[in-house]
Amino acid sequence: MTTVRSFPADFVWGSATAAYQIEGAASEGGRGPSIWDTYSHTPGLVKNGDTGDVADDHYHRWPEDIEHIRKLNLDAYRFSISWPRVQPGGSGEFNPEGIAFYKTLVAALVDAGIKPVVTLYHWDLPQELEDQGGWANRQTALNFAEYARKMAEELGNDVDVWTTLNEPWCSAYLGYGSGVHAPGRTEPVSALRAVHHLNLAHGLAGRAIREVLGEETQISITLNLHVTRMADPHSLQDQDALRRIDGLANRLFLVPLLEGHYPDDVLEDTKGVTDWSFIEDGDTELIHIPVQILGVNYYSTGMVQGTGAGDGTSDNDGHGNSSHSPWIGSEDIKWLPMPGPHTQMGWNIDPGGMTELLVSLGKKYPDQPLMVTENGAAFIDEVSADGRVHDDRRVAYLHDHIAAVLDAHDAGVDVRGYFAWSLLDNFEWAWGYERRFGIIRVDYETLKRIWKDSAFWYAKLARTSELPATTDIDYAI
Ligand code: IFM
Repeated sequence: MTTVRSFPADFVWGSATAAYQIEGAASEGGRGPSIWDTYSHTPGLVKNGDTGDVADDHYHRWPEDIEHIRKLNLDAYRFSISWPRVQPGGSGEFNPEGIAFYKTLVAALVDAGIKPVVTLYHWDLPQELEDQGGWANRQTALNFAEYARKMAEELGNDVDVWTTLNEPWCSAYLGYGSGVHAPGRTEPVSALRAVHHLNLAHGLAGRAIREVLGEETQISITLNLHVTRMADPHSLQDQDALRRIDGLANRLFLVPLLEGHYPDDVLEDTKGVTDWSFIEDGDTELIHIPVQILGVNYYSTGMVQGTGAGDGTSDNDGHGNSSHSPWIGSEDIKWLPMPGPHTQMGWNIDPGGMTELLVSLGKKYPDQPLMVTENGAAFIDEVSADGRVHDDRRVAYLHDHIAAVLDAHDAGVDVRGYFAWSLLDNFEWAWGYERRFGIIRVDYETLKRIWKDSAFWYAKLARTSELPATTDIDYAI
């Protein structure tokens, strides 16, 4: 007899999206241009020339989308606010129509009994701020705090969790290092400046929100932490490669955010690139605020080898090819291909990495509650003759990763929720619409939504908090 594995009754089940990936209506309702509008409209940068102009048309179809979330039995919905929709230039005047859109959305979620988990920045920087230097410019962090304050004033306590930033690793290193994300710059120093200004933006924004809504307000930040292994754990070169990658990928965020200082070894490793003099007195104190929830995004693992020479190949981020490395100053580190199976992104499927990551965080920061704020997979989906999308591989991926979260929970890690990425197929950045992560399919011709088998499977899990078998697809919701 197989035993059913259960989650605690208060475990939060959710799904996540981001504004530029789903909203569309890029020039409606007073929205200003973002760096992703500019990037996606630059020929050759996004697969098939796709843009977020229409995306899933969520801006107009949100009532239907909320209804899907409700039918999925989800406790929470994680979405992002488009900064240029509410403040077109990123400073100065706010746009009442944009603010009204999010107020209505939040109110409708609350009415439907769904907790709004808001992300304030999921990569769509107002273009005007980029024109003034973007995240390489300290002023962007100050502007971000003003935008956060305004959102707190407008949306108030209806928001359950305020997530300041999504995956600042991507914003800094892919946006300013390898250039495979907007704004497409390939400037190592700017990438490291961006890391610091994003950390600062988090601290300043969290403080501003708490000033408006009180100390108890739940503040969060979501990091895409990297689980990296060594080619040869006995090799000193590989051990050092791992230390340095862990420094750039994880500790440059975790240590200032949760411990209030920058890791000395990483500052030392990167001194050939910058002396970090842009860190001003008092910055690390500003960055270090209590976060009620640390958001963790997990998809796959990687493996490094120290080569001792400058011949490393660093494009293991799955976000496209660039001759520039996101791994600043690590040209002597080689990323090895990971054994399969792989998703359509080329990312290896390794649920054990999820447990490993959560357990290691639980050990290092035992008092820090965690939430898996993204996890999911892109596969080539097809609509079958019966009109359904039998996405068995996605069901298996979700099943195995959610079981891995439960393993961490059972090992004593304080992990409080799981959000499937993504609610809907959407604009997958440099990959355009070619890569489908949704548990709900979007037909990009008609914009019709169709539940995939993974949605039916996930709805049962969210309803029962018991992990269904992968074959347990109940269409009678
Ligand atoms: O689609 C992205 C999301 O915007 C951020 N995290 C990773 C997802 C899949 O690549």
